[in-house]
Formats: sequence, C-alpha cells, structure tokens
Amino acid sequence: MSAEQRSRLVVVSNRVAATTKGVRAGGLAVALLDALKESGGLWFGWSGKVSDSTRVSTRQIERGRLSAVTADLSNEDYEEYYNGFANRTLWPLFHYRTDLTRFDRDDYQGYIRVNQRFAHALKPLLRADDLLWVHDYHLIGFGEELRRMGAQQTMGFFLHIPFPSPEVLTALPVHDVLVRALFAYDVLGFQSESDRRSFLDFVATEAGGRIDPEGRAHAYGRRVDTAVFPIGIDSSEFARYAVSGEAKTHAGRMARVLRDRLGVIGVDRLDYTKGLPERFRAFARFLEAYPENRGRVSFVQLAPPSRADVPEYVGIRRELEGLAGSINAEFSEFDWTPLRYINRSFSRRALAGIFRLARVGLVTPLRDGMNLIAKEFVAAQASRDPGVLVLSRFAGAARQGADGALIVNPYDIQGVADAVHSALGMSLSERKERWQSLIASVREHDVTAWRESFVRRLQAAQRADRRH
Ligand code: ADQ
Repeated sequence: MSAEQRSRLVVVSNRVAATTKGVRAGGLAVALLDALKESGGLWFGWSGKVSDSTRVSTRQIERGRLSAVTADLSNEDYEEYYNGFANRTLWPLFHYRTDLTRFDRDDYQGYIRVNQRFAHALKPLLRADDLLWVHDYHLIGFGEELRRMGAQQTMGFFLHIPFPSPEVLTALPVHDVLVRALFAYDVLGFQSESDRRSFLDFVATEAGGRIDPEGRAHAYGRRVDTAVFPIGIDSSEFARYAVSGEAKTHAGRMARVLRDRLGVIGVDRLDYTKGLPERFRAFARFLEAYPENRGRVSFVQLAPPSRADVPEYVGIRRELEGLAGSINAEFSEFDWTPLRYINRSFSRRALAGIFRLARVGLVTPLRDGMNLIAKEFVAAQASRDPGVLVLSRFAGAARQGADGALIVNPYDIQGVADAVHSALGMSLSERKERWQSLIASVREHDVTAWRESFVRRLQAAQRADRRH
C-alpha cells in the first residue's frame, strides 16, 4: 500500500461529477474525477439540483471505489451562494474584473450559510484520520465552519482560480474575514507562484502577519502552509482519446468543412474571463492584415454556455453573437465561412479529435488560474505534424514550461493577429521542436503529479500535527 493510501481522501467541491460520462464542461470536475478514480475515497458537494430537500444522499461510483455524497441547494441558496457571492462577487474579483464585481450582504450571508450547512452535513461522515481536500472559491469558509464544529482532521484548500493582488482583493468589504477563514486549513495550494505571492503579500501588508522561511504564513494567531501545485490533465488518456473512433468521426466532419483549409481552434466555457471578444477581433484583424489567408483559413470556436442565470453571461453571449455575425458578414464568400461559432458542449473524445486536426490552438484568456484546454490541445497533437499553441501570458499555463507556445497579450489585438499569422506559416521542424518541449511539460505536470504532490503535503501536515 502506498503512503498515499494510508488515510482516506475526502474531497469537497461545489459540484460532484458522478461519472466520467456525466462530466460537463469545466476543468475542476474533469481533473478531480481523474484524480479520485485512482485514489478512491469520498467526494462531497452540491448535487446540482435545486430543491427544498435537506437530505444528503450517498452513491457508490467508479465501481464502488468512490462514495459520492451530495446535498441539494434551496432556491435561495442557489441565488445567494452560487449565482450571487461565488459567481458575481468572487469570480469576477479574483479575475481582476472589479468592474463586474457586485457585493451584496444577503448574498454573502447565503454563502456563509451554505458553507455552514455543507460542513454540518459532512461532519458526521468523517473519520478521525481522514485527509480533507477542499476545492475552490465556493468553499473558502468550509474549513473554518468544520473547525468550529470541533473537526481536528488535517485539511487542505486548493484555489483553482487566480488569487488577486491585495489592491484588488481589498475592494471586497469582507476581504479580511475571507482570508482569515483560509487560516483554518493546514495547507493552501495555488496554481502558480504569482497567486501564492499575492496571498502572502496580503498576509504581510493587510493582515499584519509574517511569512517564515518555509513559506508558511502566520497571522490571526494561526499558521498555514502554502505551496504551488500546477494542475494538469491525464495526458496519455487524452492522447488516446485523440485517436479514438469518436475523435476521428469529429475530425472527419471538421475536415469536410475545412476542405484543404487550415483550421484555427478555440474551445472555452462561455465566460468573460476567456477573452473571446478580443479573440474574435484578433481573427478579424488577421484577415484584414494578411488578406492572402482569406478563403485559406477557418476559425472554429466552441463555447458552451455556462452560468446562464448570471446576467453578465447573458451579455457576453449577445456580444459574441453580434461579433461572429459581423465578421462572417464582412469576410464570407459563397464557398468560405471564416468563423464557425458553436454554443455547445462536445465529448472529450470529440474535442481531442478536433484539436488534433487544427493547425493552431488559440487559448487567450484575460486571466485564468491554469487553463486545461492549453494542455489538452498539446496532448492531442500528432507528433509527426503538430499544431501550434498560441497562449495568453495571463493563463497559469503560460508560467509553466510553455516556452514552446507563442505567448501573447490578449489585449493586443494586432499582436494576437500576428501570432496567428506566424503560427500558420511555421515550418514543420519548428512546430515539432516547440511541441516536443510543450508535451514534455504537459506529461511531467499531469493530473496524477498534481494530486500526489498535494496529498503528500497534506500527509506531511498530518504527521507534523501528530508530533505536537
Ligand atoms: P475552467 O474555467 O472551467 O476551470 P479550463 O481549465 O479551461 O477552465 O477547463 C475547461 C474544461 O472544460 C476542459 O477540460 C475542457 O475540455 C472542458 N470544455 C471546455 N469547453 C468544452 C466544450 N465545448 N465541450 C466539452 N468540454 C469542454 C477552472 C479554472 C481554470 C483551471 C481549472 C482547473 O478557471 O483556470 O485550469 O479550473 O483547475
């Protein structure tokens, strides 16, 4: 038995993805299911249903290796906790969109209430030596609520999205309470060093705390260990997907549409952080600046709607429809549609096939914790004829062995247009060289490495705790 299996792993996240089949677009669900499939354990979170039931239901999934324990949200919880404080306050703020950040005390109370209710629901199911791993901005207060109920287990928290700089975070009226709650955990994990640094900056400048040489933060009379755990994908599985029958069917469909043209692909949840309007404009600029590519290159953007009940998401959807329409109206020919914009979700195998066929992958978020699409695009490529990744400097993925990508500033429309042009003109040998360097990093920092390094850190915290 490996050291990792000594204590049961209990994962807590907003959503629990019941099966691989049921996984919706969303990096967190995909990554956690991949991780838990291997280790087994308990996964607790929201069922995805809105009802007045306060019942907690348990199902065995992944051939009994995993217990999925879920609770419903009431309509009020859903509005205040999920749509409200999580997705209209924390999400925009942590992605530096103070212009879209709305603060409402009722939403905040709802957020606290759901964190408390979830903690109450999980507490009786815990064993003394469980290792708890809590995920993301929905559940910042969860650990503190469990501690208030007397939980002694070792607990870690991983933030999937960026941690903003103190100047931005302090715009939130309850910033201090929120950061203080993070000190209920034993380990705090971030996607990149810059996120960790922002947290430590807050501790030092706003919370009057100190950082010790081991990177632990001391404040509010408590101590928390901090480290960087860049999330990854199951790269060999994704590479296998790319040559599956389903992948080939989708690649074939795309090839028929492209005919002999080169394909540029973008795949994102429809979210204002992903830089989609800027990307559409950059593609239009590319067609203007390099007109020889008209009729020669097509851009396919897949963007399934998400958080459709949040007004800002309705706005971005409309904006993109308008932009796609005007770009196509301006540049289309009878036998060529420059931009195909598709608002639906695809299976992971289909995505892999589409990525493999594309010559360029455009991943240009304005801010992103990591961005798994960047890694999936790389994993899906054929080594003998790989596509080129154009990657935003503001994605966590750009801070991690991404020298092989063309790094762009997504706000620089001309710069992105130029990068698309360079990518399309790149020689096969340069494409291969760049891809080799990217795939090496994607393989090294895969989802297993991510989980193992986090769990090891939790185990170390558990051992240190037992010694005291
Ligand atoms: P997300 O913001 O959801 O995740 P991302 O990392 O890109 O972003 O993950 C998206 C996932 O959804 C990918 O696995 C992708 O395959 C899937 N997906 C996207 N569009 C799809 C479509 N049209 N059809 C099917 N599947 C689709 C958050 C953070 C990220 C961080 C992850 C994981 O915002 O920065 O990388 O968590 O930590």
